[in-house]
Amino acid sequence: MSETLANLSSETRQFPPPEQVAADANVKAEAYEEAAADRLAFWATQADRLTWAKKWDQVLDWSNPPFAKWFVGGELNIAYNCVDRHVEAGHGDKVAIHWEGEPGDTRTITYADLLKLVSQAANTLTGLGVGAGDRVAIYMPMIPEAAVAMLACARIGATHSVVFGGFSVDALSTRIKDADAKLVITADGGYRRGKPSALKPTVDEAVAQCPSIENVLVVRRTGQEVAWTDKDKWWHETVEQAGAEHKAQAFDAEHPLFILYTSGTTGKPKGILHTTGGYLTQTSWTHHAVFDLKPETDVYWCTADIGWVTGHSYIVYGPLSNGATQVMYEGTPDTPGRDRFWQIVDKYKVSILYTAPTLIRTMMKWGDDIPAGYDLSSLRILGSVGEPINPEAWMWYRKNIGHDKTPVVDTWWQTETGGVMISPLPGVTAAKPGSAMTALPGITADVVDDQAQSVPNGGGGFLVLRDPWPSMLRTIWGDDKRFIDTYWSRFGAGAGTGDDWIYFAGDGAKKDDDGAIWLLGRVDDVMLISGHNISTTEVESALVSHPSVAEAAVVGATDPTTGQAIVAFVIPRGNVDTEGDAGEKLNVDLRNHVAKTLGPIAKPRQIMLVPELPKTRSGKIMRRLLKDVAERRSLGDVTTLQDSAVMDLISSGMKNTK
Ligand code: 6R9
Repeated sequence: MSETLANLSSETRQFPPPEQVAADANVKAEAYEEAAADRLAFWATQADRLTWAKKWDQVLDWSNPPFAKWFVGGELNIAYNCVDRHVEAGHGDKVAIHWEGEPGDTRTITYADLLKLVSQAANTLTGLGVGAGDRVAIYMPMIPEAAVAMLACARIGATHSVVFGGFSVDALSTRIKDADAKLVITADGGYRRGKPSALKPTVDEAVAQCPSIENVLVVRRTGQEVAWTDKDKWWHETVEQAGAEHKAQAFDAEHPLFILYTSGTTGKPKGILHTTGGYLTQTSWTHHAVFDLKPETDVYWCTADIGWVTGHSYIVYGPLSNGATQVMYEGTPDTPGRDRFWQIVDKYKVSILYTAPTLIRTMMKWGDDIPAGYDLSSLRILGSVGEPINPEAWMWYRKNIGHDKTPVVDTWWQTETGGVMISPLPGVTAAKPGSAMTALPGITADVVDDQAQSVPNGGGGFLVLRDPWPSMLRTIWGDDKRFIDTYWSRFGAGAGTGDDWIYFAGDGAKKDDDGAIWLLGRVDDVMLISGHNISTTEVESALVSHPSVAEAAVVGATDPTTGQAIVAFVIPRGNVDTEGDAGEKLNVDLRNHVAKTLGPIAKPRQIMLVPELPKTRSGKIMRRLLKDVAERRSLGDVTTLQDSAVMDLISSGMKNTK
């Protein structure tokens, strides 16, 4: 990218914290000053929120960058911190998980129940020959056993690798092989869209190609028929019969906790490696700070799948280390009806909700009257993660879900960062709709130009992180070179252009006049129109600000005159007429609306009205596939797509346009 991103849009709305939230906040403005005065002392204080078997000798060892060691010499057990210590403190009867199955069955799991289950699972794993340092693949639906399996691995020092329950045989076997896993934990299936969806056949096929797998542990969830091999063991015949006593042993702060694969845009998936002490310190503290969790009174709900890093850090490790009571939901948001989420919030009196922009925009499309039918007054903090949230989606979320009173925290982070990095603090920050605002205390984020120079306020460029942070990835599993090449060779010491090691996040960003950070999407997605870099996010936000639009995805397609031209794929809101002339008129209106909002340079060459957009299972729009459609190529790799039928719909629509 030769020049910095064009800074097109401007946003002036701002929402300070409600007085009561500010007064009672877990973390106040002083935290920024403390961390700025002594960053490592700040993180040491946060590490002290955990229970350590042996205290560390050194907070950070950065003598061999970019390979960091945090809390050197310290020892702790993650499962002990997430479970046992709450029971020992007298909170055994407290609900850890209100689980809601898609068909409507429910389970209530207290911290004492969780301790029993995790201990039994730990004993079973040990009995199956799994020990510290071994790798375990977890391929599960959203049932409590998924969290139990992760915690049992952590308890005995085995490294888990959770693979999305929707991924193919190929995706699963590649990940098993890369990590050389010994055991797979799975289920017969899970419920999705009102019916059982099988998992075991995929595991059977994958395991047949993976000789490293010695055993397969299978939870019975749906009761559907399964084929059985001599490696298979039922969970209820092993774990549920195992001894409930298990003494957690402490592990080194840098002991590997998990590997989680991110697809990346090209090449084979990267196994992001996270370790123990720093990871739990940051996920635990950020959960306490960003969601202002009051463990005695709050009911927290993160709608992510545990196959996504959000599920690791903000369903399992962050909330449980803080002794939270949380909701876990198995299924899809439209089963049996489009009101399912609001029914769950109402039923459990959820007070903190953490979800993704894609879901918020879907709810916008379905209409305001659906959430209006429920009592959502228990909600006090709303969170967003996964993609830039368009200002209009942010406003809709605050108004229709938060009744214009709840702070909205837009949290920027990545699988690689392990925990939240850039976000408002709900009791401190006057948030702007669409901005993740500023780096959290203890984190150093910046926006730089292509010479690694910090851009002034008002400028745009690349998002970077300048100092190591506790929950940073330690490497790419088995590939230190790729770790350095991908994240550390763009700027600074790793690129041979300075003394400091600078982490390249791969996202475009801008700083507004107050220094707040606006994320503009992946750098690979930035468009080059007549020599100007234009972000997909800004054009999408302009489209979503039109009353007829629910969702939009924008790509740059090769164009003979302008180099690239903007092609937009738009999902209209539910009540909008798009037949015949009305559709043509909407098309013209939308193109003019973008030109008026952002300037003529950003006017789309073409707009396609579509019923759906291609998304990953974590809700990110796969612009790469839309670009294939816009440039009329055959589609690239679709294995991480949530619903592949969507692409047929979109491609057939495209053929009918001039
Ligand atoms: C947690 C997670 C990471 C990428 C990241 C960025 C995008 C996530 C965002 C956001 C703008 C936010 N992203 N949160 N963009 N605003 N609040 O999503 O991890 O799946 O690894 O994706 O997601 O592009 O680089 P992961």
